[in-house]
Amino acid sequence: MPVETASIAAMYETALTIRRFEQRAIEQYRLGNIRGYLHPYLGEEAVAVGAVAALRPSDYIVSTHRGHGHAIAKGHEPRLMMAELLGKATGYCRGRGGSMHVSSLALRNLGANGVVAGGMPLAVGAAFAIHLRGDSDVVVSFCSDGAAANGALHESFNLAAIYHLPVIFVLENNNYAVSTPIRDTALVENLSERAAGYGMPGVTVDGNDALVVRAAMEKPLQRARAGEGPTLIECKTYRQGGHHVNDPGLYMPKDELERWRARDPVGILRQHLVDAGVAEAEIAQIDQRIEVLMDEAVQFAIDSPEPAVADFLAEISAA
Ligand SMILES: Cc1ncc(C[n+]2csc(CCOP(=O)(O)OP(=O)(O)O)c2C)c(N)n1
Ligand SMILES: [Mg+2]
Repeated sequence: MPVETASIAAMYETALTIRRFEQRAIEQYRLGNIRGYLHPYLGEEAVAVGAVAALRPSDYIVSTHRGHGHAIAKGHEPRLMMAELLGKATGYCRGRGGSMHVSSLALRNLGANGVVAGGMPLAVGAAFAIHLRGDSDVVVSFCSDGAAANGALHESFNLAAIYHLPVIFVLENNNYAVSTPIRDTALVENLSERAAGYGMPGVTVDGNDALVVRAAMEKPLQRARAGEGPTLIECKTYRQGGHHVNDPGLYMPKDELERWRARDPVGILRQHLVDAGVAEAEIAQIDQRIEVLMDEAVQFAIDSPEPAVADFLAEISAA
């Protein structure tokens, strides 16, 4: 397989892994095995997959409350993710984090975050550390359109810009902040227009095509690694479902949802593979591999022990 085809195949595999992981997580939620909230990334897979495909393993990401896809794209194992969602001791954060607080320093995921725009100042801080150390790593800070109306985003954009920090702000414009459509909270057509106000480049791209997202990362990465500062990439995409697992999303017009489903990010990647000459049978092998991986992930999570009560205090250090 040519290098580029292999790379598309890997992206398809990651996107489908995210899709199936979310579907299995929703099942586990309905069975009562996951407590708290769960915000599926269904329909937005191409953003995480495309953005992370352009990175080096040593680059960082900072995620959001809708963060499973970012983590899987950054190399997190589905079984350790599922265990975390079920609050098990074998999870990435030993069950302390759950769905909204998955992180792994080893994989350079500085964490999902329950606070809208809350990860952005952390991303800027990490980028400042990289800058002080003189490294060439980059931080990708994910956020969505709701964060675009949050003050922390303004401070983060401005600090990153004036210090020329190596951050790429990837704004997943999925059209909604809970039930509020973006047209009610922004009068600009493209949120990337706002980048000009901070003296940084801003672009808007098709967030449902992972190859487009990956290509959009190229210049911003060069710029960031060269010490020239941040970039805002707005990826237009769509949340294929309600805000969280218990939200039926009745406020989302059916024809709008259907329009976006017709441009499904996993389907688009699959089509890229077909166009590159990959046989259906070969694609089916990837699909089957993922089913096995998901069965194993769910079983591993279910079979894993709960955190021991005796261990809780061990992770609280005395001031
Ligand atoms: C600072 C803050 N304000 C409000 C909330 C409640 N809240 C949780 S998710 C959400 C909407 C976020 O929308 P967006 O940033 O577009 O992210 P998306 O859910 O679309 O991924 C809100 C208002 C919160 N978690 N944090
Ligand atoms: Mg949103």
